[in-house]
Amino acid sequence: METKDLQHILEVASRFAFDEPIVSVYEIPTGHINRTYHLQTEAPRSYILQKVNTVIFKDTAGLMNNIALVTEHLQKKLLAAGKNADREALQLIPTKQGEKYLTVNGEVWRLYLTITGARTYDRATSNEMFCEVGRAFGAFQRELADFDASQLSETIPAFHDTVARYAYFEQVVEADVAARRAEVEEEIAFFMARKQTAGFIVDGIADGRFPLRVTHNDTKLNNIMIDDETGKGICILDLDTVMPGSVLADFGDAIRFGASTAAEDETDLEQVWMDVDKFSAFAEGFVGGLEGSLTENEVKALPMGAYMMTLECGLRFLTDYLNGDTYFRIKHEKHNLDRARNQMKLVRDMEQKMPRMNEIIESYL
Ligand code: GN1
Ligand code: MG
Repeated sequence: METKDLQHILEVASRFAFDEPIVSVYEIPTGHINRTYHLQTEAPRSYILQKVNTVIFKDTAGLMNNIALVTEHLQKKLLAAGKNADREALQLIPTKQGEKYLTVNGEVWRLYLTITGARTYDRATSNEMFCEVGRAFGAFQRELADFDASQLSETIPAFHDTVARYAYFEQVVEADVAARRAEVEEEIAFFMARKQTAGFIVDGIADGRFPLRVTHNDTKLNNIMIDDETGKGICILDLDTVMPGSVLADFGDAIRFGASTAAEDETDLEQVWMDVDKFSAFAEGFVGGLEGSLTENEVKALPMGAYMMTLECGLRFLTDYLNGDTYFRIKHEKHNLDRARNQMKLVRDMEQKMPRMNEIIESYL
């Protein structure tokens, strides 16, 4: 980290309501959107400082209000259940002025208390671990079932509206601003051939088959802290996209990322497929965590939820590649194209495995 960046981070940190001197700072590079820093203090406490991507999150007041409301709701429930609210829900540290977040020169920063004795994983090290992740995401949904969704701002409109994602994709292909279209005609054709399924989730919400719930919408494995001792998922992170949506998106996105045998940007596609045992383990935890609150239509549609979220994410990566990489943070020139091809491989694999996934899910009906 450059000295001037470090100085800026320390200056930002000094505006939040804590006094322990900071002894070290490092960047946590995993997220594709915000920038995240770990601040270690002299005390055993450490903090997570995040710079919010204000190009993507335009209504930061609405966003931060959502996070404050959701974390307060979760903390109340944990306390009522006699649990450790500091470890099992995120806790925002206000600024010295008592604000939920800090605005400096147009930058938006927020601070959380670090959860100790737990960590995130980019890959599940066992099926049991992934089952516990499923249980935690299911439980998160259940805890939010009585949360008044009308209080929430829609932080990114039409976030998992795959039909809208397709419409935008077609515009981007047409505009071809980065002059990359000719290079990816095959990938474009792949997605266009699957356009007819785009309405699977949104149409089901519109016609009432899939109830609107308060959902997380970004259930990547690395968005959950896993307890070092018990191996259980204890705290859900990255609440930026908590909004009304379908449970299928939460189930599906978790499978897309966590049941893959490889990283999201693995370029050796022979290493990439969906692990049926991981799918099965997650489903067991997730359905269990929801304690019978899923409807029959939802349970039946879980495999399609996984398929839809993988298709949508691949489409988003390709859209961003065609746009000249304006959305997801990239580490090299073709990073978004690599990610898109990786998701395409998963989509093809899921098409083949759909009967097996449906069989697994049948036992929950
Ligand atoms: C982004 O912020 P992060 O890295 O957890 C994205 C998700 C994508 C994911 C793909 C706000 O998640 O929707 O599924 O990348 N978040 C946003 O890895 O767009
Ligand atoms: Mg994240």
